[in-house]
Amino acid sequence: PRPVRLAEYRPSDFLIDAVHLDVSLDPEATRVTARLAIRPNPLGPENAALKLDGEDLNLVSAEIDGAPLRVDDLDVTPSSLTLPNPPRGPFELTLTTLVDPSANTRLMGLYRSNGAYCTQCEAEGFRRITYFLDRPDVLAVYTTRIEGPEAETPILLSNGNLVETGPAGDGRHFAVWHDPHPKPSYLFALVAGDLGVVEDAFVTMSGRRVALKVFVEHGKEDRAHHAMESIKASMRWDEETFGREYDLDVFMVVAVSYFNMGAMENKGLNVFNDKYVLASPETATDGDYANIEAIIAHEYFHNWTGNRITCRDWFQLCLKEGLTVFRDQEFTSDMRSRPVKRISDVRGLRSVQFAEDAGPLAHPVRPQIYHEINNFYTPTVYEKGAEVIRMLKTLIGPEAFRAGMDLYFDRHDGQACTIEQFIACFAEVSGHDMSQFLRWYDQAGTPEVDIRTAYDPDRKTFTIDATQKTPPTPGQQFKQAMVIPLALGLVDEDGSDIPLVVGGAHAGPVIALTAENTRIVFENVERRPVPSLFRNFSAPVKLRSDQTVEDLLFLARKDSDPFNRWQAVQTVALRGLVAGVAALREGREPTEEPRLAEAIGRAFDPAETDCAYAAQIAALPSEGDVAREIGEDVDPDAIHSARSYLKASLRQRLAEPLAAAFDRLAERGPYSPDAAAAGRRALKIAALDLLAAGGERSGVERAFDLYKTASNMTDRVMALQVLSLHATAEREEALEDFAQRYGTDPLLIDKWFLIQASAPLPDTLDRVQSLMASPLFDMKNPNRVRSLIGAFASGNPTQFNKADGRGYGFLADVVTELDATNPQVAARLLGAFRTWRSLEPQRRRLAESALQRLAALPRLSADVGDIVRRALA
Ligand code: HT7
Ligand code: ZN
Repeated sequence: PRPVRLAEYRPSDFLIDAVHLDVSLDPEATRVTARLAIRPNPLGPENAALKLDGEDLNLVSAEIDGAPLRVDDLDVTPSSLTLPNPPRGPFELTLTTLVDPSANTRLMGLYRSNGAYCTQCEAEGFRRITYFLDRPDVLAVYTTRIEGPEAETPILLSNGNLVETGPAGDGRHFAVWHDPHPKPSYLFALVAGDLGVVEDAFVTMSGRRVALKVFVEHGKEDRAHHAMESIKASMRWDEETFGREYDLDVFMVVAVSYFNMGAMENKGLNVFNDKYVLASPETATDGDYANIEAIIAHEYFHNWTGNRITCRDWFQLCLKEGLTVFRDQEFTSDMRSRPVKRISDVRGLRSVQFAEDAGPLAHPVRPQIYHEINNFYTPTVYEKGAEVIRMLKTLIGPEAFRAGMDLYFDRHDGQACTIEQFIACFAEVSGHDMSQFLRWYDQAGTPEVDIRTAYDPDRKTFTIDATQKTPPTPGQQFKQAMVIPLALGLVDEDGSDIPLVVGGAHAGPVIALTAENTRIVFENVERRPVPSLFRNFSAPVKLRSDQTVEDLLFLARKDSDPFNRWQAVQTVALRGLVAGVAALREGREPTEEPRLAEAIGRAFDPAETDCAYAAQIAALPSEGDVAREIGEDVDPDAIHSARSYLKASLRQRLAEPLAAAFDRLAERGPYSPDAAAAGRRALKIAALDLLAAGGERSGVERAFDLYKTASNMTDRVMALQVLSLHATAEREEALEDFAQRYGTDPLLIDKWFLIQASAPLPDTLDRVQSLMASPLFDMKNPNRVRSLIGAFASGNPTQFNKADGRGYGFLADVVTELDATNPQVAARLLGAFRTWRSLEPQRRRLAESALQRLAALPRLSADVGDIVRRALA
């Protein structure tokens, strides 16, 4: 198919002001009648044909202003319906189509999830419900009448406010919903089924009462309360932080078990993957509680950043996604610990977005071309998109940032916008020229910043020389300099920051690096300070610096910035691991850095009260972090060995404090998912993981004991996870027990799948293959696929990258099979190949041939075909 290019954007030739949908539900033949109020776009050409998008639709009839259209008045193809000569003024087009929700395995458009009917329209799913101008800049007011059998579908939901319900004869009933806010088709939603509901209410800042409803499968209502609390917290936060009030009489969340992504922000009717709604102490971990809170917030925040102001075209996806991720990150920081949230976001950014930026799938935050938009819901658009917003705030300051947001909401409410329109609001309120800043949206790749420093005791100056360089990425050979906010401190020997003076004037803690080379000379510096660079990770860059291990260990103890205290320990560990990999590959033993053990040991000191933060200090860089640092000729087995070696050495050096911390942090009292309690559990598990390093018996026994006696799901799952790393009898017994206890709960079986699929053991692939044959697995359910196959491919570096290439062949086989039913999920699994080019030669050859095998298949979806071609290019 032809690619779509940003440069070729044209406004729609026609506009649709109002949509009346009449949906008569039937498992195989749902009848959809759409009455569309259409008019030519005054900005468009005269005499244009009207071409509507459509996919997998069966057209029954078409009328214009009540008069039937004949077949030759229409041109119908598998992807469109065209009226070559539509009226030149406003008219009403009525189309009746049949769709088959039961046959819809793609889970886009109208489909069935465990018997219920639900829809997913972003990005281009509405065209699978009726013919339409399925593009985000066509905004219409929707009225939806749903009719279905009362016994099977007592609940009938759509966007907006409920205006009418009643019987429809033959055991059927109907509901009419009206959404007064014009919206693009991707925000349309419909849900019908026999669902349980938890209800509450929220009084908005202007005193309006909003009904809140969370719909779940019957019997799971007691697992919906955390989601409900999260909705109320999100509504309050958006009022207090951004002055944004909710705008309908009801806000609904529906949990479904078949869903391609995490959740969807449909206007007033958010549809969620049930994994991100359902939680109870018996079934959910601390991580689940935190994810639910964050994702509920994210979808709710879209009501303003995405729904009230939407995207002009899909190239502007980051306009809503990057901004909304930024908003949900801020929400979590306010609800929990700001430094811990920042650290975990940066870990995530580096592990997936930096990896994406360094490989063949790299693309700008705002891509300029796409073949399949589904493949651009990426860490670059979302997470790097959020970093760009954060840099904007850092550069102009919090007051100007809030003023810019206010202006954006005022000026663009009800519109479909571009990044330029968004950034113009901040340029206007701050007086900053944002033209160079816009490069963050258009230039792919992670900038590398190299910082060299020099202290001159005679002149009492401290000089920083910063060089920036962004490596080439596909389609972008040469890069221009970016605006990089460098937040820094010069730390004196007692840990205080010395005043920053440049050119005789006080300099702020944030300096914008705008050129390829920047020299900054700090004056009045009495002693050589230790520079603390990119505090709070002030820019999404890779830092190379002349900081010594001594500098880093000093910062780990003394820096006032908690992010950089953590970063310092990580950098020391990372340098050690890279050296360890080199040593092992040369047949030598890795050398140890005793001061690293000391720094990590402080996390387990009884005096350390912030356990969540301490757990971050104790968590070593991941195998992926080490691979990225090495960059090329990567040998995943050597990385795993070096990391295991370091863990075993930490266990030996810290045996006593680890055991003491594990005992001290034992669960007392009833479970609470709050951040402090979750932090204690995280630190306890970090201690346990080190105690069991290398399969040490006493550690394994402790883990087994914790597994058996756990009073909450976090302890049980984390103990199982620690056990799963070591081939022992306890591991098998615990896995067997978990299946016995929780075999009827799909979300818990997902945890069981994930733990087994992630184990770095030689028989893991065989086990994954045999689990796929078990009745607990269902290739049609994306959660099962992600937790078993996705976890293996993206979360198990040694076994996916087996030296014999079996892991690659296995993934290619699964993708081939899944592509026939759910191409979107199949394409996402292929993300595991995003780093294949950095592997050592033998694995690289094997990965390439698995990709080539896919490329040679006679029938490949647009989704998978696009990823395969780009991965191989
Ligand atoms: N905006 C939502 C994206 C989404 C999606 C995209 C493609 C196919 C299925 C999908 N389900 C949800 C989710 C979000 O970012 O808020
Ligand atoms: Zn989103």
